[in-house]
Amino acid sequence: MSEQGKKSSYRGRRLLVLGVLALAAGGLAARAVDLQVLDKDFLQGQGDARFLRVVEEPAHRGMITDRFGEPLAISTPVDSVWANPQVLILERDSWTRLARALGIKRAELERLLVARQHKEFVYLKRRVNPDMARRVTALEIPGVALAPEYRRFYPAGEVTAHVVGFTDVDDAGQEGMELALDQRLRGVPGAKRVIKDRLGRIVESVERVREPQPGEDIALSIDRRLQYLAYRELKAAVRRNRADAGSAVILDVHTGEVLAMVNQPAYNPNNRGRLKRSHLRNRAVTDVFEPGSTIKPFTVAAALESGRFNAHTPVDTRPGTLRVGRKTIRDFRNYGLIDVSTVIQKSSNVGASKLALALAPEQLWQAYASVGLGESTGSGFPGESGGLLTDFGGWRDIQRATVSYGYGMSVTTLQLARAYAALASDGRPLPVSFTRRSAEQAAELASLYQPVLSESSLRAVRRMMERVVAQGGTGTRAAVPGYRIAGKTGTVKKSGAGGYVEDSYIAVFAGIAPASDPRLVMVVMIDEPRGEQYYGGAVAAPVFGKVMAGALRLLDIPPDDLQTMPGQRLALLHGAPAGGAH
Ligand code: 59J
Repeated sequence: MSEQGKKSSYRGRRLLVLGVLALAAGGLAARAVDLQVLDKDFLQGQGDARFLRVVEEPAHRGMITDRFGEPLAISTPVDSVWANPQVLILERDSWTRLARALGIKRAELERLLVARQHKEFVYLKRRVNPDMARRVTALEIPGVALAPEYRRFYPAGEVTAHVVGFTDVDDAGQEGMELALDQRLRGVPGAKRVIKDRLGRIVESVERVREPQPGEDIALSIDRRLQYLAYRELKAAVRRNRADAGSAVILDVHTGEVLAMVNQPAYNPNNRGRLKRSHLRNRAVTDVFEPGSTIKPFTVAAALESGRFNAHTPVDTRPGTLRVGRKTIRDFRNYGLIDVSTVIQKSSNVGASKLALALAPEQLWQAYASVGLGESTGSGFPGESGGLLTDFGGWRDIQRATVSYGYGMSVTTLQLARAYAALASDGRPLPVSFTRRSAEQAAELASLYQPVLSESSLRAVRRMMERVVAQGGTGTRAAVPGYRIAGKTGTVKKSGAGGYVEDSYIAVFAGIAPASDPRLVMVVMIDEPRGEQYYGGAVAAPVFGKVMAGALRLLDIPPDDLQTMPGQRLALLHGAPAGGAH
């Protein structure tokens, strides 16, 4: 090819390239005009409609069950309705329809939106039922969407309310074990990247940023069957005696586990509309009272431990009063010359005082403190009170005397139950547990305690306490056919600002079953019975009797008193099933 020919072909190629480029540029420009001007609305809509967001995925809160896995608190998935106020505020036309679907007033909806109009999120209604969720979605209102959440449900309702407690609207524990175990129950929320549409609805889940970690399921120590029995009988007794309030606690003697704990008045945790604060209180752990005569077994145990008394040592309670300094201690009536065992059976204040005055203040104090009086039970229950046991340094004669029959000290129902559990075993007050505890764990804890009261003293006191429930005792109505019961009644005048109040009492019964080989302890406390009867023996002991009868049967605890099993004696002796044909 010539030099000339080369040149012209080069020019031609350049023109060609330029032409192609110009065409391409023109095409791009045209496309740009097309996109920027002609299709603008369409594309902008698309861009706004789909956006990537990271949303929190709630974690499933662990289940609370009773000791056998029966559910007491469960979380079920539900929807909450929320809105993007910036979007919904512009959809004024749809507010009436939306408010109606949500079952709220339009004015209230408006208030919610206006208050948060510059925000991108507001809950319109939490935890709606599936029906409402469907109706709201069907309205297809821009800026309104559903968010998955969990709702807490309490299958046993009022029966376990005070023990289980409840969570708030954000699923955080507020009371009871829901609060105490919150960290373990709550889990860790997850996160996921999602695409949401113009209405705020999730159209596509892109990826899990973080898997939600469900909370732990936790078994309480409670036995739902015993819990129900205690609930039913306490409620009936509080009503029957027109009392202000009441508490009952059942402990496992060997492990320190709470098998049942109930209070009146109670509440339904599934429907906490307008509740009085006082109904929420788990009185058995938060409220203290003077234990009165229910403390006498520990006074007697201290006396036995001194080596100077036994069950048959005479105690002169004549004439039914005892002067200590300027005060007079009184018995219900003059019991005369009795023995130590009868001091318990008849509940003599004078007798208990005489024993206490024969001991050094420290000896007496040691006996009470060694069973956990004056200290927290170690249950970890929120708001627990440790009661009051003052230092023996300040115990002059009158303090020593009054403390011996349960005044000038205070206890919670749970604390008294723990002290009785120590009395029922080897004198070691295991810390109380609301969650399951194995025999091995219990043994390990027991090894941390040095008992003050010997097993022989405790056994002797339990023997005396059997006479309380036998004929001639103050607590016969606590008896359970077929079983030996050791217990103690108490009728306590309530103290007010100006001293002890007439006609204002607390009725108590604390007992142990079966007495031959203790397994259960139960304390029943009834606050201000206003019926004809107000004695511990008349008001609290029957609750013990009924509940314990059921509990012993439910737990398959063998009867230890065939004498009082009418009609079953022969059947048992012959190994036939109880209640079988004769
Ligand atoms: C009692 C008290 C108040 C405080 C007395 C109860 C004292 C006392 C000052 C009179 C009712 C009553 C420190 S009685 O629990 O002794 O349970 O079946 O409240 O004594 O000195 O009208 N219990 N109760 N005492 N105070 N201070 C008996 C006894 C007890 C019974 C009956 C009848 C009191 C046998 C109580 C019961 O064992």
